[in-house]
Order: sequence, then C-alpha cells, then structure tokens
Amino acid sequence: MDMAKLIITVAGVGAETTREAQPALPVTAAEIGADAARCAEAGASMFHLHVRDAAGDPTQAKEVFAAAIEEIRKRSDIIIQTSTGGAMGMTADERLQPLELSPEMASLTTGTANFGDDVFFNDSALMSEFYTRMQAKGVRPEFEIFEAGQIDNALKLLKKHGPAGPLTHWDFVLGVPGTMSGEPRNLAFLLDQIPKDNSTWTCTGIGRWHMPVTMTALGLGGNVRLGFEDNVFYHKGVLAESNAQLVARVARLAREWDRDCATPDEARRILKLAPYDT
Ligand code: KMH
Ligand code: ZN
Repeated sequence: MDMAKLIITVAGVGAETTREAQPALPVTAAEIGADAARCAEAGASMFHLHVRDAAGDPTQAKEVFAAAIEEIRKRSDIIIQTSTGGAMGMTADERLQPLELSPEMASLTTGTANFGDDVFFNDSALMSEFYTRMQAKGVRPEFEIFEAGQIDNALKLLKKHGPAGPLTHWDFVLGVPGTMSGEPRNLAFLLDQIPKDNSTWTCTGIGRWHMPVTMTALGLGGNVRLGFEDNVFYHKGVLAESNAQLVARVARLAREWDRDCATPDEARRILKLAPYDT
C-alpha cells in the first residue's frame, strides 16, 4: 500500500492542561513559538493553537493569539490551526476571536458533547455561525468529532452552506471521558461515515488512548494529532519531556513503515491549502 506522507498535528497547549500536570507545557508566546519550531523539526506539520493569558489561564483574546502566531512565524512555517473551542464556559463571541486573524485553519466541533464532568456546548446556531465565518474568511475548518452524530451535523453544514475549501478535513477526538473511546472499532465506524471523496482525516487519542489510536491510524493510512492538550505522558505514569518528544516517537514509528512525515508545505499540498507565503 502506498500511503501519503504523514501529517502530524501538535495540540501542544490546550485549555485544560496545567503546568502542575505537565511542567513542560508551553504557555507564553515565546514558549509556544519555540515549542512549535521544535515539533516541526521533529516531523510535525501543523500546530493546533490555544493560548494562555499572563496568569496562564486559557483565553481566546485575539491579541494573545497574534503574539503566539508571531513567535511561531519567526521560527517556523508550520501550519497554524487556531482553536475555536476555547475553554469550557466561554461564549461564542469569545471563541470566535482568533478567526479575525485569518489563520490558515481553525477547529470546529460540530455538536455538544460531554467533557468529563462538563458539557462542551455547540448548538446548531453556533455551528452555523462558526462555519460561515470561516467560509467568509477563507479559513479551512477542521471538524473535530467527539461523537458519531457530529459527523451528520458537519455534513448538514456542508449541504446547507456549501464547502469551505476543496477538501473537508476531519479530526476524530477519541477518549475524552463522556464521549467515544479510542477502540479501533470506533475509529473504523467513524471513518465509514465520512465522504470517501474529498476528505482528509486525522485522529487523536486522549490520555491512555494516545498510542492505541495513533497505531490504528498509522495502520489505516490516516494522520495523527498528539500533544499536551490531549496527553501528557510518554509511558504510563512517565511524563513526556516535551511535545517534540511525542512527535519524534510517532515520526520514528511511521518511518519504520516507510512512511515519511509531510513537511508543512507538503501538508499544505495534501490538504489543498494555499502555499506558505513568507
Ligand atoms: N477545550 C475544549 C473544551 C477545540 O480546540 O476546538 C475544546 C477544544 C476543542 O479544545
Ligand atoms: Zn483544542
């Protein structure tokens, strides 16, 4: 089987992970910039970006995103995908702010989901608003799928509003407590629901599902997301030293199967994004 090059996305910051849980968590703009560059050197081609305020708390403030993007861009041409998920309890207007910066990509969760003891709220009005804003700005959405029905919701958005680019990119987020687990059968089931043409996909296993989901995805020829937003460990009970260390392991495993990592520009070609313009 001739597989396309592997796109590794790093969710390196997140909104919920704390420095107490992972001392190597990048928090400041400069730390995020350096972290993204190290991940790119290790084989990553995309960075799913959350940012933190001066106190280290999650924020969706445009200025804070702009500062982090500037620090990343000083060092790397990695694809930047800003979060519109933000943190639990943020309003839609708060969450939408990074789109004003016209990032190449942005995440979009297409449905409400349990999230541990919380509820990650995404009703149909919010989804339509976020999706059409992305279309208007030429920002490619990544549909973040935590539950099977969210694929149907995404397909409804496509039908109602038309596509948001030449390809539709999906990310299956498996293992958040309260949603679908990372069992291989779940990934196979979800994959079966997305259109066979003009779709690209990645997936991530949360916590202990990191490696099982990764290995299933590599076997299926898919792409992988990883990083401290999703998992802070390298081995059971052993913290990862850095996001780049997690990237390097997956890059090494892929190469063992004769699958190289896509550079950011190769990933842009695979995803049919515009080439990087310095
Ligand atoms: N922080 C979670 C509540 C996203 O980035 O689009 C949602 C999240 C999804 O992280
Ligand atoms: Zn996120």
